[in-house]
This record gives sequence, structure tokens and C-alpha cells, in this order.
Amino acid sequence: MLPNRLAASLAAGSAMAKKTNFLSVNQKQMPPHTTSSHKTKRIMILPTSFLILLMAVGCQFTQAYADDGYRLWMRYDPIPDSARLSQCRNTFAALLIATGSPTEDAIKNELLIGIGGLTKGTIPLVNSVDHDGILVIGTPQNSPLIASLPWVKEIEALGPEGYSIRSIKMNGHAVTVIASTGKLGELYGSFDLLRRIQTGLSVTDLAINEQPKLKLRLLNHWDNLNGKIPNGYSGKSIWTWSPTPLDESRVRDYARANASIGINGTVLNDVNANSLYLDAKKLKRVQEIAKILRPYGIRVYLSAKFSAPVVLGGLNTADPLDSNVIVYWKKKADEIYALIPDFGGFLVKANSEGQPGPLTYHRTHADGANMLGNALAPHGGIVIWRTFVYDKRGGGRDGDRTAQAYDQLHGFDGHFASNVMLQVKNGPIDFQPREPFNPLFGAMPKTPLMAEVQIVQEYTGEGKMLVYLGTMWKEFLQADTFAQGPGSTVTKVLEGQLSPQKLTGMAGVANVSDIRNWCEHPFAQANWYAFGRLAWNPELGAEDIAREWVHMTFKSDTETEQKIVKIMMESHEAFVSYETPIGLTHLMGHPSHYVPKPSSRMLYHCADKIGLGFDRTSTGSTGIDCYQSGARDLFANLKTCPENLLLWFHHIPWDHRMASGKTMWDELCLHYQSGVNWVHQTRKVWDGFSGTIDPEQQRLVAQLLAIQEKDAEHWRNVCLTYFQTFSKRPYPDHVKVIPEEGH
Ligand code: GCW
Repeated sequence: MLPNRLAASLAAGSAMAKKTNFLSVNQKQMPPHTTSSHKTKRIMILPTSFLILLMAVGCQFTQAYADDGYRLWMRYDPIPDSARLSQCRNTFAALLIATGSPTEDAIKNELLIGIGGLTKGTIPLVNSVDHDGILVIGTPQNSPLIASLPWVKEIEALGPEGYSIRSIKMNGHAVTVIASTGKLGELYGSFDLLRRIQTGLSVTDLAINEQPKLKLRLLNHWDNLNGKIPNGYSGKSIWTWSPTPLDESRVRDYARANASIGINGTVLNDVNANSLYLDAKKLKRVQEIAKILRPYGIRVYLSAKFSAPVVLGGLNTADPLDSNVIVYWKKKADEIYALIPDFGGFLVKANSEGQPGPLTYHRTHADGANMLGNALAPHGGIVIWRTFVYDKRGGGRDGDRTAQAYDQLHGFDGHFASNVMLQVKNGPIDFQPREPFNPLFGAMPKTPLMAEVQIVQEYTGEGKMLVYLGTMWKEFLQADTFAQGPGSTVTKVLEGQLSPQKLTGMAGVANVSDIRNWCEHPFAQANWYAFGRLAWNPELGAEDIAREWVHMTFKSDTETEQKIVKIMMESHEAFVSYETPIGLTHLMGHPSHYVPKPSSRMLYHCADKIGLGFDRTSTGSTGIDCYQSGARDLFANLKTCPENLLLWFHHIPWDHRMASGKTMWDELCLHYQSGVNWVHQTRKVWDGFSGTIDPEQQRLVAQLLAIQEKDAEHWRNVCLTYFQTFSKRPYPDHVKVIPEEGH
């Protein structure tokens, strides 16, 4: 059940003026559907009796709470099709798994709950292969059966996170095998199999070899000690700090969800860091969190405040070359690793938006990052140094924000310690609805680069708008940096295909909170899901990912599912149309980034009586020169510059003819209108799902779409009314602008 307050708060329409966490009343009303650690332990001792109990309890939850969104994409509801149901029952009739380690116990529990739920039964654990339909899981080390497989060399080649899933004969019986050289490979293989079962893929004749394309797949929480999540747009942090006890079952379910999509690390706190996270008392809690996450292959990281030696350590400087500072960080690293031996490392935002950093002490970014790297290196930890830098002391071109990170950092290529990565936002400004790729991706071949995307929708509709980000991230991943000629995509840079890298990775700013459905907007869950899938394999398709998610989330008829996927695939482009079309950017207000405020963003859109857009070419800021020549030439030439980035790179006259033959002004207006029309049309399509998907989910999204429509109209009205004061041209036919306050 969704809260009545939701209807009340939504009834009034536009959310522009409100800041309501409408799902939060529902939080903690219902228990999680998984077991607590206490129950897990008992299941290990008495599997059968407790499994029966668990299944009974699970069914109850299924009926009572099926659609509150808590279970994310791991619903494990019974397979509706009877032929498929009986096939899965026969194929996965029993489980043979080596147990003893927390990871293997987690795998066993997940499969028993997952396959048990999907096939409406209890899955016995067996010790030998003496009949058909056994699922055998193991590594060559813990299972003689796996060690004796003729293709064991192939498994070894996949690495400890990789796995093989095969349908084979073992002792003359038809079985399914999940084999890996590592426990995490067993875990990821098990989640892969569960996904296959859930999404209706074949479960026979399996011959799958899989391994992640990127080594580090991290969530970045921007959570604070008081539980607040700046730019979170839903509930509070799922981490609590003593004396408040940790919600262990929720943290465990978070770990399950992340492991199911291959995420293997999490930064617990905001990059605008508080030094107190490094305090002994807080580290104890970090240790507790790490213990819950560890079986699921998730390492914890912390955002480190560069000035901690002063704030926490009582020193009078945080100069990275000062010997006391060096000793401080070494001791801090020793202290952390004594508690958390597999601690991942530090994420650092330095000399940006007021944060301290090495430039504060007239040192370089490399000095700062390497000093921290040296402190962590003996323990195997890494430093992830963000390139979102804003500090004039770093030098660089004036007046073009898109060039700052490049100007300040690309010269350090090859100067970072081997355990330092640079974390680079997808675009050169700041998670805007559409940006070209960040030029650093083509400019630092000797430095491991971690891509940073924002899952939380700070600039893409907060918790109120349906915007699937899978397509946006694919656009970024497929962008051509021309670093080694045409075809040098960001994906290849990240995967180390162009210049081999020891460290590779992708980070996503998390949209997870303590509200019942985790992310506020039901479709925001899809962005969490898509991030994990793309971090595992940036080559996956956005539509395939959407299809998987829709199937596991809505469980409807094929036609409805196809329509939902279509909505998702169109949603980002529509959003860009009604907020920042043709390469416009940064038109939002401050501090709320949800509302339009183009009049305060003259520096970004540069509207005047001649035209619109920021000239970054040789006649303007020259920011375009940060790109490698192939990309620069493409963007610089009006004939080849993609129209969806035109106003990003050029100041374009209002009457400039676009590819369509229309003037830029007319096309701009039509974009705003088409974005609004899309929401209008989508509302109608969504209303048609009444009765075909879960009623609560249907109603909630319908209400959110009503808000989205009003707010899209508001963006159109405000932006076009404002731009018309410069263009002095009439709106083309079918563009319905209603003048409003607010620009
Ligand atoms: O988009 C901006 C956000 C800041 C954030 C910053 C960053 C954590 O508005 O809140 O700070 O990006 O990425 O550091």
C-alpha cells in the first residue's frame, strides 16, 4: 500500500514549489523480505525445516507487500507460465554447493529464496550428483566435481570474478554448473542465472562465459553523518552512526541488490567530506558495515577530507609534503586496515567548491594524490582523485568551466602513483542533462580513469520525473574521443583497450535511501540497475537493460512491457527537449536544480539579439581545443557538429538553418513543445496500463507523470518566454507558450 499522503501531495499538481518526500511516510512500515543474519544462521544448521518456514513467510510477504517496491528487481515471484514453471522446476530441482564461507552461504540463501520463490517450492541441498536437475556450484578449490571438469582452464582464464554457466552431463545426469575460480565468480554467476530465470531466457543448453569488463564498479554515496543526503531527493542515509544501531537487514538487502548487478565497492560518505568519518569511533561503524557487505563482494571506501590532519589530527598543516602529514596519513591507513583489512581506499574531492586540497599549500594535485596513495599502498588500497576541480590556483583558461579540469590536470598524465585513479565526470560541466564527453577521457593515456556518472537525478528530474539514464550513459560510453584515431570510444578508454591499465572502473552517485522503495520514483530503480549492468559491461545495450529491468519489475504481458521499455528509451531525449535542447546547458535555478532559471545563467547560454549558445571555438573561449584533433574538428565545424550539441560549442544566429530546414529559433521552440507533448502522450499510454500492471505502481507513476507534465510545461513556458526577449521572433505553429513568472 502506498501512503494516502501521496495522493494528497500529488493532487495539487506541479512539484516545482514543493519539496515533499512523499514516500517517506511509508518507510519502515514493513519488514524486509529477506532473512536477518540470525535467521540465516539457523537455516545453515537446519536447512529443510527452516526453508519451509522461510517459504511460507516469503509467500506471505509476496501477497501482502508485493508491490511496495522494496524488493527492487529481485522479486522472485512464481513464474506465471506453467510450461516454463515446470521446466525450471525440473532443471533446478536440487542444489549442490560447497558451503562454509560467508559468500557461499549468501549464495546458497539467495538461490534457495530465488529459485524457491520462482518455482514455488523448496529446493533440497544435496551432496552428490545422482539424478538430473541439480544445480552444481563451486570452484576447482572447493569442489572436486568442478576441479575434474575438462574445461577448468577456461574457467581460470575468466578470473576470480568471472564465471561459466553450462548445461552438461555429470555422472551421466543432466545438470547445470556455475563454476569460477573465485567465490565472487560463484556469486555473480548465481545472480546471472536468477536473472535468466526471471527474464524468461533459456535455462537449458547453457554455455556462458562471463567476466566483468571493468575492475571497480562503485557506488558513491553523498551521505552525511546526520543522515542527510544533499541532492538525494528521497529519504535519509541507510547508514546510521552510533549510538543509533545499524539496520543490518536493510544493509544486507542493499548488498544483495548491488551484488546482483555486479557492484563491488561503495563509498559511504559525501565527497564534501567530514573528517569525523576518519575518527576511531566512526571507523568502528565502518567496520560493522564492511562486515555485512563483505560476503557480497562489496568493499567499503571513504571520502577523505584533505584537511583531516589539521581538523582531526591537531597538526597545523595538511601540506602533502610535510613529514608530519605524511606520518599522519600512514598511521590513519594502518588504523583503518587493522579494522577493515579489505578497505578499498579513499575518494578525494580536493580544491573544488571550497574543499581543501594540495593547492591550498601550493602543491599539485599529483603531490596530494600520491602522498595518500603511498599511505594506502602497503595495504593494497587505492586513491580515487576526482577531477571535478574548481580552484583558480590550479590555473587554466578563464571563463570556460568546461576547460578547467582539462587545463589543471591533463599535464599530470603519467605523474600519478600506480595506485591512484582519476575519477572523471562523464561531461566537462556537471552531470547536465546532455553534455559532450569530458575531454580528459581522450587526454590521459598513462593514467587510469574512472568514469563518474550521477545515478541520483540531481539535474534530471530529481525523484519526480521518469527519466531513464541508460540511454544517456550509452551516448557517453559510445562517444569517440579520437585518442588513437576514429573509433577510440570512451568505453575503450575505460576498459584499457587503448592503453592497458591496471585499474579500470566506473562510479555512480547513488540514489539509494532508507525509504521503503529505496529510490523514490519507481523508475529511479531502473537507473541504479542500469548503472550496475553498464559498469559490469559498458558494451551492453540500454534497451536490453531496460527490458530486463521491466520484466523483473512489472511482470506484465509482452505488449505492456514493450510499451514501458519504449517509454524508458524515449524518456531522456524528451526530458532534454523540454529542459536543455540543441546543446543548451545549465539553465536551472539555484539552490534548487529542479526549476528553470535561464535569466541567472547568461554565462552558459549567452543569449543576445544575434543568437544563442556558447562559442567554444577559436573565435570564443577555445575550450574546444581540449578535445583531440578528430573530435575537435568534428565539433568545430558547423556542418559536422551534432545538432544536439550545437549550442554547446557555438553561438548560433536565431535564423541559422538547421538540418530540418527550419530556423534555429523555430527548432528550439519545437523541441520544447515536443518534450511537453511526449509527457502528455506518455500519460495517456500509462493510463492504459490500469489493470495490466500492479495497481499501486500504476497509480503512483500516473500521479508522478501528471507532475512531470506540469513541470515540463513550466520549463517550456519559462525558457521560451525568456529567450523570446532576445530572439524577438514569434513562436511557430503548435507551440503553446503560457507566460509564467520565474525566469
Ligand atoms: O553537481 C554538483 C553538486 C554538488 C556536488 C558536486 C560534486 C558533492 O551540486 O552538491 O558536491 O557536484 O560533484 O562534487
